[in-house]
Amino acid sequence: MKKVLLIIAFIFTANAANAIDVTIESPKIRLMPPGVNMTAGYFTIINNSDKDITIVGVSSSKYDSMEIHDTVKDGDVMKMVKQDSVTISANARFEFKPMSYHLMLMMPDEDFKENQEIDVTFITKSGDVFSSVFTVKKMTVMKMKMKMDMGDMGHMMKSMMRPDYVFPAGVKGGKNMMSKKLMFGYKYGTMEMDCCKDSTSSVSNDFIKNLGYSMAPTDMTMDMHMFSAMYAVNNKISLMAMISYIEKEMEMVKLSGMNVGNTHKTSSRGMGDLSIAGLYKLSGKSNLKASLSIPTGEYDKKDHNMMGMRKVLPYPMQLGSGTYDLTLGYSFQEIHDDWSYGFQLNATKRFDYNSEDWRYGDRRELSAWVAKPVSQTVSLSFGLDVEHQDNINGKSSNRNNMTPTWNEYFHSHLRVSSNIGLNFKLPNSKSRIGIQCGVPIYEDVDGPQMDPDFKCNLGLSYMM
Ligand SMILES: [Cu+2]
Repeated sequence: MKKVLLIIAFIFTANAANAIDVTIESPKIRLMPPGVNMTAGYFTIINNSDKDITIVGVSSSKYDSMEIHDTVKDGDVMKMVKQDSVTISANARFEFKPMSYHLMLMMPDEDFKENQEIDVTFITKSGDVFSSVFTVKKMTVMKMKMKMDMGDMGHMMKSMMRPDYVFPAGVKGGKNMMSKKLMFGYKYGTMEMDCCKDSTSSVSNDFIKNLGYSMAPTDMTMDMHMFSAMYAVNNKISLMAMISYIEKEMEMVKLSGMNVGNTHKTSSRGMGDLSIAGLYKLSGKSNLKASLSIPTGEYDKKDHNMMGMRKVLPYPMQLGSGTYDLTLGYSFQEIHDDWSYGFQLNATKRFDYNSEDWRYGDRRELSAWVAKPVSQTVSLSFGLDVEHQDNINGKSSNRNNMTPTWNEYFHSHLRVSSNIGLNFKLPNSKSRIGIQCGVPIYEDVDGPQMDPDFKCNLGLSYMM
């Protein structure tokens, strides 16, 4: 034990002996107007040691990304070029200054004010670390007659301005935002369904009648208006709340008994479940989402049946689940120079039965897409959705045996849809618009079960 302690002590003293001997003079960061996500840092470094020092990395708790840049002349264009390292010779001075070597600071936590102090940490090739406190200063505008090429440094900033930076409208999504930002969103989703499928093929009303049902659904439409607000607590964590208003309509046809062939329409409308969610940013490309669905929507909605009596509507016509449900999600997006792609995984788990003694089945979803900007304001996307939905658990005390929509075992499905979408981002505007529509291309269902003809989503967002 004593030996181990001695070794540890030796390592620490050895490190201390190697401590970097540098002096940093007038470290400052250029003050930028609010909302500008990029600035430069300047300073003079003096190497007081007899050895060269090579800086290989630089970071700050206040910026998401920092790089070392040099400015080089290429024809009549000045270019900023990212440097993997910079070497300060033994006993030498080295200046980081405008139009030369500088620190590039991107994605600040907040809009900094003049004289605010910012920690900056340097790491050397030999693994040593040293820090300095930079001060935000108003500096004269650089006199530049020559055009500036931002090189790959501007890549991240440029991608944020792109129309395909946000997910397609049908992706449940949510991306982390810059700290303290507030965003309001509205999404309209519509889906048209008809009857019916069993396994992978369509089935007729006779098939349903032969199973002993006296009624079959013919058409169903579902419209959802979703209102959301998202607030970024910091660069890593954003909180979100979403509430929806839902309208559903179903048409039924009488298959046997009296009034065969008569049709009848039922509808339900009202608030859906409230969802609150937290987003955690794993990297610039990916995040995790956890959301809790709170049962604010009614799950015992009634309407008149064919005999004119008000009865509880079958499972697909209800507005809420009646249960507290947990959804975990993972999103990934990679933005290349002239295209981007991404995917999102979601899994919803329901833990309890509602007071009517049933619950919707668990659900797993995958959305994947590729997108390409066709101009500065418009991007086009193609996507695939995979949904895997389980059957209903338990039985409602209001169920009957007249229609397959009341059968708990006719709800599970595996459905693959293909989508096409457009995103719009007006230059210098804080709002975005997206539209995405899809049709099923493969279905394997427990049925007879209604199946969608198409679905469309329209999304609007406004960043404060
Ligand atoms: Cu730069």
